[in-house]
Amino acid sequence: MAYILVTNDDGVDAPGLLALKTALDKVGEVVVFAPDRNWSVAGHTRIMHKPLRVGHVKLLDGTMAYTTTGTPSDCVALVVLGILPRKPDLVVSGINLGANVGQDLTYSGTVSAAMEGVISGIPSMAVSLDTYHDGDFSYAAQFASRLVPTILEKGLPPGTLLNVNVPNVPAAEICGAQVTRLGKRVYRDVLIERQDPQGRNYYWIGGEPPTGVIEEGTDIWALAHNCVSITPLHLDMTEYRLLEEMQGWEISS
Ligand SMILES: [Mn+2]
Repeated sequence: MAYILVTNDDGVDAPGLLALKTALDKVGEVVVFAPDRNWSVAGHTRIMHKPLRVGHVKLLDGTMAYTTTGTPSDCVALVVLGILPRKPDLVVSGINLGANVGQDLTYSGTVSAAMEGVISGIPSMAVSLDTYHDGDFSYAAQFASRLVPTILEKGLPPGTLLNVNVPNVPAAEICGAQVTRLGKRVYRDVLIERQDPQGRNYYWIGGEPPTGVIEEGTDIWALAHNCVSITPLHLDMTEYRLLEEMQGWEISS
């Protein structure tokens, strides 16, 4: 039976984690190892300057989970480096509260945990639900449990991971699953300036949730049409077309 590591960036007590774990229990032997707090939008942070603590907590289904003071990527690294006796066959990160599409990937702790798995040579997948509040994770969890056996059977090439985003609608309204490319997010961040009681300025970066450019074939298009989006990603971020063009630049050394 496949040994599956489930982690997330919303923290070990997040409902999306439990939904994912419960669904994957049916397709493998699941171990949960997740951060003790919310690390959303922490990207690929790794903690190198202070010790990591590891403990146990009981999930709401009564099963035991590992938790740490570290980040989502630390969770994967701790497991791979030997905290658990066995290396997982698959890393699944999620289910995140909030889509991870387009440029979100550069901020995402959820996707970074899956990237950490890939760096260690383990097939990995990130799963996110397209809502920022009151998510119904049931369909997304079922979908993940149907996709996992396919990934285990077909495998993923080295350096690659799957980024899955699921619309937050009832199962009957899902149009199907699309294999997509990354789209373009449109962020609506605003700078909020306030004053502390000592009269010094401080800042919040706030604003409305992001929207996106609805271009056919993208992850953003799929979600806008109530389709599950599956984007294959590669850790090689080289821009090969520019690389070729730059061979012709005269760059003096
Ligand atoms: Mn999150």
